[in-house]
Amino acid sequence: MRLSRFFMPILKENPKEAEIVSHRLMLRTGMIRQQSQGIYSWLPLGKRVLDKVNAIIREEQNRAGAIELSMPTLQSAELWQESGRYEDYGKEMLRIRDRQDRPMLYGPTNEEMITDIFRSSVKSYKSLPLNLYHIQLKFRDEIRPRFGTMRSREFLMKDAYSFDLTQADAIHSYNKMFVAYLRTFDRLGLRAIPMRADTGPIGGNHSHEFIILADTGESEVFCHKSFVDFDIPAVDTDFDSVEGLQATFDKWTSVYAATSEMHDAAAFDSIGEGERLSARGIEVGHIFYFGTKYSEPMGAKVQGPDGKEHLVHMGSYGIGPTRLVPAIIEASHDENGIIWPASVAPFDAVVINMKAGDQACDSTCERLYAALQNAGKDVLYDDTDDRAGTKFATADLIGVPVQVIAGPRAVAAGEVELKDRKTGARETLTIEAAINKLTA
Ligand code: P5A
Repeated sequence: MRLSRFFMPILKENPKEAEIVSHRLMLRTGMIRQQSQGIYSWLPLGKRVLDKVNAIIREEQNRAGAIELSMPTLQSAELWQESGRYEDYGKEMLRIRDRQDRPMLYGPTNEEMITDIFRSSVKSYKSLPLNLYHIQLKFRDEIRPRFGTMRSREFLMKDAYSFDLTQADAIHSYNKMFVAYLRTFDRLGLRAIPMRADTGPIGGNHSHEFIILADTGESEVFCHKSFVDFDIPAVDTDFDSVEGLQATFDKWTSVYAATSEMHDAAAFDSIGEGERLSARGIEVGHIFYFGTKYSEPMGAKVQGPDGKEHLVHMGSYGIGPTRLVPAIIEASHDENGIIWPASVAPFDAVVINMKAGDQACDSTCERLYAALQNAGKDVLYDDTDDRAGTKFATADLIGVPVQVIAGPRAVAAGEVELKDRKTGARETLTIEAAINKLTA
């Protein structure tokens, strides 16, 4: 992508309305734009990051055996009347009427709709276990939308729903998602801690929130320090191994971790002074097992091996991609801007032409740009005629992991400079060596 042809409306000043660093940086870099309270457009730079986050979530959901579908944002109120949640959900639910005056709503979550899909087509235990997910917009009319896309009214959610014959099977399905979440957040460059949590309007009594520790987090959390050293389940994890996944779950829940709603002060105080962590956190995921809470009122049953009808045991599993993007920024930035983990960076590298219009600089940059693109890299080429200082500041601000700097002096010697955004380390290489290094 040539910067001269890209759409990246960078703000010179810090936006006044932004209270936390991620919101400030997302506005300044032109990643997002507020359209109305708690409702955002994702501009091209932000969309690139969001798509990469979604791709990782998707890969890990698929690896764990979940199957993707797509459900609509608008739902009929009837389904929610069946489950009994239509009244319960209160003012957070945006209620709409269509031209026939039928009550509709903008879905805040999809337990009812997926249960309806399930009951209309699954009749036998032989189709189980089943886990269906989508990545779709949700709407919650939050009392206090704030911090940009961290807590917005319209937001993206990956929501998965599992169906099993028995409670024991459902716990295995729960553990699959638990492990998939550990892997997902790790690949996003985050250390997420699973914590016992309140289940709120979703229901059930077995639930974990995945929390990123951050000073700007909205939740107060309490946990043991040892989480930082726990191993992340490997890529070749056997998701069919009931014992294997249970062992991982047991390990990750063996030490104290709870959000303020579930906090047990006595248990926390029994942890040694130096081992305790009381901090603030950002909830980036939440998983639930709620048994037959929806299958019972909605009549979602299958025939079991005994020939009898059984209500299915269900769970649901949410991740907030549009919250994850600011959460990653909260965890990874410095005074000059964002520092993207390579896995979600909007571009793998930025080629900075320090003297656009200079023939040697131009041709070197074109060569680098073509070579990196041909190797399948996402490259931003700063071909604008801005001052070098402005270009460096922009490159730092938008946080692309590697900067390839082509200035007249180096280019005359057949060289370019590589700068690592995270460490600030610089090295001068021949153009050939730079291409080899970046495409290796
Ligand atoms: C689980 C999947 C659910 O809704 N039903 C389907 C269950 N859980 S949840 O905890 O309420 O939400 C799941 C995740 O969505 C993100 N999220 C938000 N992101 C941005 N703005 C919001 N207002 C918002 N509300 C929820 C969170 O990451 C949450 O963990």
